[in-house]
Amino acid sequence: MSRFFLPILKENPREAEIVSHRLMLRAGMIRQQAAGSFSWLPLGKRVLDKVCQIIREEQNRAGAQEILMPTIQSADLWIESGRYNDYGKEMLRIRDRQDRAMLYGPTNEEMVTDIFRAYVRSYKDLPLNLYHIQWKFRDEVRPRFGVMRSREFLMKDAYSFDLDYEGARAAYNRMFVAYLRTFERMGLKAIPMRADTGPIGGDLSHEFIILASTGESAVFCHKDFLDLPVPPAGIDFDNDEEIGGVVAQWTEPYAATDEMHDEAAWAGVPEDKRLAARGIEVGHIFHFGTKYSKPMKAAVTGPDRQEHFVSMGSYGIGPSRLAAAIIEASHDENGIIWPEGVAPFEIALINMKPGDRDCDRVCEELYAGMTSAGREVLYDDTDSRAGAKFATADLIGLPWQVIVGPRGVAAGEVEVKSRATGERENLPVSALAERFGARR
Ligand code: P5A
Repeated sequence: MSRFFLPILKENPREAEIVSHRLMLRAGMIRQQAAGSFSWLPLGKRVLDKVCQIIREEQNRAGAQEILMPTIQSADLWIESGRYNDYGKEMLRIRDRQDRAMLYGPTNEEMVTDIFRAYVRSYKDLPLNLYHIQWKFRDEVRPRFGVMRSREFLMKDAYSFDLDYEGARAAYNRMFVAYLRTFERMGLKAIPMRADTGPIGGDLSHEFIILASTGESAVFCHKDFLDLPVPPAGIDFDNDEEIGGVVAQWTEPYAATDEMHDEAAWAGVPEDKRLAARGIEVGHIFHFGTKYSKPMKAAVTGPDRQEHFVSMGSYGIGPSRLAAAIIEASHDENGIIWPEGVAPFEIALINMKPGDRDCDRVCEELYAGMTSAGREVLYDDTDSRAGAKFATADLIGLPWQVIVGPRGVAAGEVEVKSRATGERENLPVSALAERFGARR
């Protein structure tokens, strides 16, 4: 830690209205550069990378393939799809030195459709789902709450291509199930809700919402969602029926955002099962059929030898928003409580008396042992006061604190504290290798 760039703030930053924004600034995760634009500092960058890695693993598991498209796009494609004028002021429009109209991509439906039509000719090459994790820019009227609603933000956006509606629905369902798994691995309970399709278009969409009092949307759902099981890693994404069954189960109880709320259907939910709350949208999936493939002439030859405009969907997750949303869902008065899957490090190793030969030796041995076993350890070797060390460890919220002090070391023991439960336990130094040894 004496070498790690971790600019902790002692005071509560005044501009932060919600707890995640406050804690991200205080824990030195992000720095605001302009309205709605943020740098990610080392601690924040590690969380963002963890979030992206979980997303990537679940996208790949569901059969999507990673690519990377540019942030700056030519306006031509958007003129072709008809969205260049429709998109309005949220789109940042740019001119290059030849006075060509460009834009900083707010989303990539047009560009990926252009890639598709350049190469794919036959239904035999379907289904296809391509995704990337790339920065977006939307000139939001009211950027606020830090990275929760920013102007430049990271998005995972996937795009599916199928011969017909049935294939497109199966693709939609695979992403739906991948999202359930993704958010669960981040320690979140995300509820899929029927939602408005806005500027992306189409007639079917679900927002994935996590419940939080500071959420921007009012949401209404059946309490049964809180206990629905999320499918295991081994679920067969090639089995349309099985995947469809999971989606059916997760769309059966009532759930809707404000814009789609239906009072009559809501009245049908037993009163003690109604959950009216606020929520944060962490993902949004869309089916829009031929909305882009038709104007952009993206077609394949079907088994009937006829040309078919492909049926498409797009699927978004906001990793930068998620970093904040996870904090909204998991913190206490002392700071962040990272769920294991996304913690920037797993263990805070706290040396209570740097300079003391025995404390230093035990810490260095533990650090070497745990890191070589593949554990991510942040070693507090600084000479701050004990109180400040504990406050920092609680603020940055690593799941485990291993506390090494002179009295314990003399008895051959260290203290292990769980950040989430606050439970403390003294363990012999030798038992630590077992506790935080090599992962399976
Ligand atoms: C789906 C993928 C789309 O743009 N096109 C490609 C579709 N959907 S969306 O709902 O508009 O955005 C997808 C996710 O991006 C996050 N997000 C944001 N994060 C931070 N700041 C913002 N201003 C912002 N806007 C969108 C959300 O997680 C959203 O679900």
